[in-house]
Amino acid sequence: MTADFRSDTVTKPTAAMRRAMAEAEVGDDVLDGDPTVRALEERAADWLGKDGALFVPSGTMANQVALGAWAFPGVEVIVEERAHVVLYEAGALSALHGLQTYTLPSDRGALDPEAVRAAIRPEGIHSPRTGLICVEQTHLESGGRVVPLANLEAIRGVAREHALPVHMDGARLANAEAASGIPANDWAAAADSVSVCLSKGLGAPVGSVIAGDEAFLLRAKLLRKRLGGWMRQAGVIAAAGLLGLEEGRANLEADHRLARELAERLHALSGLSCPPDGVETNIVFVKIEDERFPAPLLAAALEERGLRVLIHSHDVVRCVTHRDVGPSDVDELEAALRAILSL
Ligand code: TLP
Repeated sequence: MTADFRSDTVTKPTAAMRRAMAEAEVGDDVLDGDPTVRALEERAADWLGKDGALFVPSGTMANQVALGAWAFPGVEVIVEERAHVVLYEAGALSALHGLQTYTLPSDRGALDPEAVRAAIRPEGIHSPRTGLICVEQTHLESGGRVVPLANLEAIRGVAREHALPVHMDGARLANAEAASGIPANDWAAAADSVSVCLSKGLGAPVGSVIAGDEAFLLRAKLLRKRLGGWMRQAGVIAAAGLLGLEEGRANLEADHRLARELAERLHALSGLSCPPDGVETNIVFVKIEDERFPAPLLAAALEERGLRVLIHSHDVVRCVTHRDVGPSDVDELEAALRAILSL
């Protein structure tokens, strides 16, 4: 048995999801629209309080379709310096759309609205044109921190003053909803387009949705086609996504409690640091202060004991809680770390 703490992307479809997938009503989504995909898109749009939504294969494609739908080559995107679209999308922003980034530091994912305002380029023929502001909720690199609503609203206010759209990478927006008690549509109202992953904590095997207004969705559809993300009888996977939205959200609070417990127990071990106060959702970055164990060595020692963590940097590993790990896996993780660190 392996307990996999690397990511919430590792969750396997539940028995109910597999049943729903087997029984899904399907059609050609390109020719006539697949009824199950339509149902998922309508449900997602309703949850997010937007005109409509579009089903796409991945969170990366969701972000890239949205960014490309808002901007055009030569345009600048204001974005946090450690955002997923900057660090982990293989340079798609420039490679696919010819976009340039104006990256800003943040307070654990929260951009300073005044810094955003100052980053908007003056009109003229010398500067690039600012075309878009991109925010991320929850903020992955800050350990799944919930960026405060007031902050996102202030950024949207600045964007509005300059007639700029805001895209929210809400890959884990459902975690923000569960942690804060603030409904997803209130979070989504702070942006013009929102992408949400169904294949992370919500537990579906594949897929993301992008929500926005009708004009945006028309452009997004064209880009999805251009990127090859248009799928035919996709109802078989949308059925699992629909269950993820309907039922998967109920698991997230337990994931968050477990992440906090994991952080408390690992932070108490000498040689490791992961202050539990900073854990708001399901992601824990564990700093290794014991120099005998660089992250690759620690991860390998854990792997030998059937426990998987993600190597984040030379002295940080990442642990993510999700539906497929439980309290006994955290017990094992703590025990294994005690043994490895000889505590
Ligand atoms: N993140 C993955 C890795 O790429 C790091 C993970 O395991 O956390 N936005 C955010 C904030 C994400 O965390 C991710 C996935 C995505 C977008 C992209 O989703 P996928 O992997 O479906 O393309």
